[in-house]
Amino acid sequence: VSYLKRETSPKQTIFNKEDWSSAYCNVEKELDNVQLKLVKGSIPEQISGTFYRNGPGRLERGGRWVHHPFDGDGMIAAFKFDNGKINLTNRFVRTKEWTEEEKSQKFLYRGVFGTQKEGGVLANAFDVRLKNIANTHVIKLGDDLLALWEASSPYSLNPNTLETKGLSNLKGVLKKGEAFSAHPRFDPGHHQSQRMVTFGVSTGPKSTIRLMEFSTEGENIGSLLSDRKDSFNGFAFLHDFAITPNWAIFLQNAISFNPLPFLLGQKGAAQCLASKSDGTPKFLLIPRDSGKFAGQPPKSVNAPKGFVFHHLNAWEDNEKINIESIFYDDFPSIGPEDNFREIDFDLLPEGILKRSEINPIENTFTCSTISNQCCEFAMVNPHFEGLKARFSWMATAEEKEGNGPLQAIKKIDLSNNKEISWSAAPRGFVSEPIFIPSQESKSEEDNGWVVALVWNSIRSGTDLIILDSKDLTEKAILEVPISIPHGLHGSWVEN
Ligand code: 3ON
Ligand code: FE
Repeated sequence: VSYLKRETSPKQTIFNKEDWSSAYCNVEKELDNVQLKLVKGSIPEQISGTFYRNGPGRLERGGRWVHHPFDGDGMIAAFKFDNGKINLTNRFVRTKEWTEEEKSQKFLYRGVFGTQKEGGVLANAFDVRLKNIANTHVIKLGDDLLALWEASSPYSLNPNTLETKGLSNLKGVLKKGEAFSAHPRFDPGHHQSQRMVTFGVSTGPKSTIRLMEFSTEGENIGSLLSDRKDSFNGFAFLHDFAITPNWAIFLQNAISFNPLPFLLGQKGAAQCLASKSDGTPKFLLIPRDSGKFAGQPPKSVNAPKGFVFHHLNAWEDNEKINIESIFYDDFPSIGPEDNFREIDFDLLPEGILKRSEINPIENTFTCSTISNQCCEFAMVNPHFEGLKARFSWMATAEEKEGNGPLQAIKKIDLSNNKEISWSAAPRGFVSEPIFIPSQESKSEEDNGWVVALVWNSIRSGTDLIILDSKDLTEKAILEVPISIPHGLHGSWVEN
């Protein structure tokens, strides 16, 4: 018997749109160390650490909805695993804008994905401030928990209490308001020490990528180890990237940005992005300062057509570079007239996992599909980041083909493309799965657990599930004492 089975309407075997959209609610409470209720199984006692998770927590104010869930203010949930128990602390990030809007009970700022402030087009025209909602990812660097949003600087929070300390310039590294990606990558020790590799992009007719490496261990934890800037022609929308020991790999989508409707108050900035059907996407390969091509100029190689937000992983095979990415046929946008809670999945492109093999010497690539099943939020065992990992875990739609909401968690053996899945369908909806490495996971790659939040539409609430990462069997299902909308990214921090 499947978890979250539909009892009443046997015809609805996959999902029902109201069940899916019922997750779009406001997070009503902020809790301190409240224990989760176990409803099935038991929590493995070896798991010790915190699962941090970010995502939109405020989707409606004074009866008005955000235009797109990515415009919802960041709310951090921290699930602390300790000796077979899990306690939740959750907080909205006290951004300047959230604090003001909380007081006035209305939207005072425009959102990048199309949320307008009150007063119609005239009130929105020429207001080009970007509202930093700190909602995309959450990672720990030294004593700081960083809530990330890619078009501006991170907010720093206390990792224990989740109290917002304020905007961070990372010990003076970032200029005021400087863009800092929401997708850092963690180098597990390709060159002895562990590092966080990340970037910031400033865009325009010419774009610049700032590639940074921060120490994540020892005395100088959190300090900048290397820093380089590379400029290239054209507008760039770079949400994510991948690393190998020697390279930072970006996929520059063929996309254009026409800011006029944004300036005139008709669209949000991200609604002004459009795929260029005649453009050529490019891989940008930037040598890492810690690698053997340090100081050399970047390389640009043609890339497959399509639009990519997220990569799974990358690795080197002699001089060739392999990168696995989730491709969409087109930039999936929600137009000014669309209601995000009523979108027709059949009309939107689905994410397909593909592997590109790049030959930077001959300036060529080949590309193959790993699976045709709609997926998002894929990861490998963090010890294998940037190396040839054999296993990956990701969220997928329930059906094998076509677009649909994320309802299952899948493990792929990348050596033979064999897959196994755990499903919450028809009434459950999964979010990003996070791999928790066990003590044995350095030598046995798939040894550990997978955690994820599941929207349980039967009780209109959120569940936390723990699976065995090897065979995806259920270890535990717990009820989370708050309802959390479909979210974005999270991370695991070991004790
Ligand atoms: O010049 C500017 C460059 C830039 C970085 C233009 C701009 C203002 C649009 C911009 C800002 C970009 C931002 C703020 C992007 C934020 C992205 C975000 C919050 C999330 C992206 C998520 C992507 C995916 C694929 C999520 C999928 C989720 C599901 C399938 C489940 O719900
Ligand atoms: Fe992302």
